[in-house]
Amino acid sequence: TRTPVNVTVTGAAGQIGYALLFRIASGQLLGQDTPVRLKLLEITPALKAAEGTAMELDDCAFPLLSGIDITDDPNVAFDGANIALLVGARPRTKGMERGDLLEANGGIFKPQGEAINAHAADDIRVLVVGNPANTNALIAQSHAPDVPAERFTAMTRLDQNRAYSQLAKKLGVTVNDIKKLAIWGNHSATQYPDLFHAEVNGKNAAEAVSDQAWLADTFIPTVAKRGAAIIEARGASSAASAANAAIDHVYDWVNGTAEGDWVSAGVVSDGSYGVPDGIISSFPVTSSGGNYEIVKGLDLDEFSRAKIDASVAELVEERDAVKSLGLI
Ligand code: NAX
Repeated sequence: TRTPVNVTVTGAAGQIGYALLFRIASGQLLGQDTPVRLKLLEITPALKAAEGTAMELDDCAFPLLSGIDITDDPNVAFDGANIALLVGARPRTKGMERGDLLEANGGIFKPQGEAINAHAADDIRVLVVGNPANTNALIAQSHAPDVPAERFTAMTRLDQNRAYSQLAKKLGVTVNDIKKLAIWGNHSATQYPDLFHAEVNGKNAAEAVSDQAWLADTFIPTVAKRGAAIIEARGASSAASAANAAIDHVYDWVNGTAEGDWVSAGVVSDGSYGVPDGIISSFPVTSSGGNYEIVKGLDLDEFSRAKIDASVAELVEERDAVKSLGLI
């Protein structure tokens, strides 16, 4: 039998945690022949709730689950971690300025980055889900100088999955008929879901839609504002779909993406497409051998260029704000 892979999940007692942990333990994150050890990080007042979730995990008798550790100490939670899902974050509360939000999250992601740097396994791969995801990932990454920067990623896979289902509905096809539909930029309302490089049954998706008004005024805002629509309908934010996207992101990272297709992830920019070096922005990416790589050489028309530039400008502002707060 294989040695268990250590998977650390922060915010384990939250609603995404509740949807995520059972799927990891059942083998959906890493595959049916990989045992996992879960390492749950929570703040002290939520430890009891995390223990309750761990009791339910025990009660599933998952054959692949080799153990569960629960702690409020990042140094313990990231010890030997091979995969880290950083889900816990400080949400924006009423009246909170952006600076306060970034500062509060700096207080979470800086020590977590330091703990990853000091204690994680050499092959550590980090996915940040907690918002603002791209900038939280940047904060953690900048405090882990001994870990290759490309091991820190931010989640835009939920946005991608939302885009797939909106496009499939519009065209009366299934998601299986769609390929190469990626999100560019920030996981925020400025994100850009790109139909100009996407394919529907081998045809260009923007041409298949042939309705520029729908693309610009319905599709893009529906995808970008889907999170708010879920809150409005459900009375709580996306949880199962967010957990599902986290599973997709890590599974593809470790196992590779399909030949002739790509996915979306927030990854450290190498300056491609004019996105400033070092910021964590979403791109179309492929994975093989356990590395996400930015798809190069795509032509961007004026419309796409403007949308990407606007979202990247927001990421640059967030980077400058956390820099001036001394968080990176
Ligand atoms: P919940 O509030 O249900 O759970 C968050 C959990 O994190 C809580 O149990 C809290 O105690 C814990 N926590 C807070 N600070 C912590 C710390 N320093 N260390 C460890 N745990 C800590 O939120 P949930 O609905 O689970 O959402 C979690 C995060 O995901 C939020 O930031 C949310 O905005 C973000 N999302 C990101 C998405 C994405 O696509 N990137 C989509 C879904 C979601 O909105």
